[in-house]
Amino acid sequence: MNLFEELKWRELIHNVTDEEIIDKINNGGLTFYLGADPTGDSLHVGHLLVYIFSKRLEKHGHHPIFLIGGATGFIGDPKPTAERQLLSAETIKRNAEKITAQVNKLFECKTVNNYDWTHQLDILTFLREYGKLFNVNYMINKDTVKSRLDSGISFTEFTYQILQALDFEHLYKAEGCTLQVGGQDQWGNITGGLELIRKIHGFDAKAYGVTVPLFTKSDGTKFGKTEGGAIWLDPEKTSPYAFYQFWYNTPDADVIKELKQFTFLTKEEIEELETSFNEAPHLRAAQKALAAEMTRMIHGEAALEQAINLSQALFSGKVGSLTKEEIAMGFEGVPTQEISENINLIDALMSVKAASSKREARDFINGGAVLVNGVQVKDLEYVVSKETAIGNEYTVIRRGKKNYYLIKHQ
Ligand code: 629
Repeated sequence: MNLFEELKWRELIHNVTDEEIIDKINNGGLTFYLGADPTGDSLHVGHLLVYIFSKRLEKHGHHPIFLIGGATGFIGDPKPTAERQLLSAETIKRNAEKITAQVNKLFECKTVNNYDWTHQLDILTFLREYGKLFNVNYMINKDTVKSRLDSGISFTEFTYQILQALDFEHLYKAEGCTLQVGGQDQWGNITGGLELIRKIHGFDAKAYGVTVPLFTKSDGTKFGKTEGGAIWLDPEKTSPYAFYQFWYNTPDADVIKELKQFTFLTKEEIEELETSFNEAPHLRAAQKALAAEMTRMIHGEAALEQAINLSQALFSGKVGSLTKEEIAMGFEGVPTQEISENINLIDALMSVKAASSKREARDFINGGAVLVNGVQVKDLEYVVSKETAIGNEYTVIRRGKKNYYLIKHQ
């Protein structure tokens, strides 16, 4: 299997601008680029595929350039739905630094910022040198623009595609960059760049575009979003444990495809997982492998081990052995009540709304349904105290099989 066949097998190719690129991808040695706008302060898993795709090309001997959109971030790539809010210069700068650092951790690449060659371009040069090379009829037919013609699009966002085209032409000329990769939503912007390169450098100029598919899960929901919001790569925004859980909870219908697309496991390894998965789906071996590969790739081995330990402790209910940091990570989002004094377990159950009356609380305790820090408590006089709290900070209350509550001691 050559590289392109492998990329196809991994379901990573949405479209190519010219079949000629296939041999070039197989041969290695191309300089290619991918771009991201600093619209947020972190990447999330919905962005990840094009980076992993680029890493595959890099491993095969191609040379990646990562472009951070310091200029394009000022304008905003039109979304099919509505006009974007402009971001401040400081926000763009701060986001650009954070995202660049994340990308440089993901794979080896040269980094450039399109602000460097765009900011000194004056309006008359822009209109005379470049504006003349773009046909409005052609620009209007780009998918995103077309989808905005009814609801409206500012001239600012309409111009975005010209800026991205200038980047490709700049990198073609300055770096010998002949390929741009992006998600399938980038098709119009990429082909716009190719048109510009041909207009400036002649019809024989060889440059290409490859797009990777965008993600929706098989149930139609958007990839990388949970009820809690996006799954970020920044561990401050999404803990490595939550990140691990996200992949671990991949539906059966998606897991093999995601192993192919996202991980660097070989075809043989994935087929083996597929076999064991088909024999015993309830063991979730494929999900486990996916979660492990992804958590290791993004957060490293130590964070992966911690996520696995935490998952096992929470699954078995043995929370008593966890540190307070692990409790905070593992129970992010569960109902929490802060208290400053010791309280009776019955009152504690009511304060976190695990019981709606004292009577109900007593029934739960008598019935053996209540666990404190992983241990069953049947004593109606039991006191929840800072002294017995995990790390003197958290008391974990479980009611029934899987309802968790947290008392945070001040
Ligand atoms: C200047 C800017 C360029 C080349 C690219 C760009 C950014 C591009 C864009 N990309 C998305 C983004 O930044 O808006 N116009 O959020 C995003 N991208 C990753 C994938 C994507 C795409 O970063 O390409 O398809 C998401 O999967 O939406 O010269």
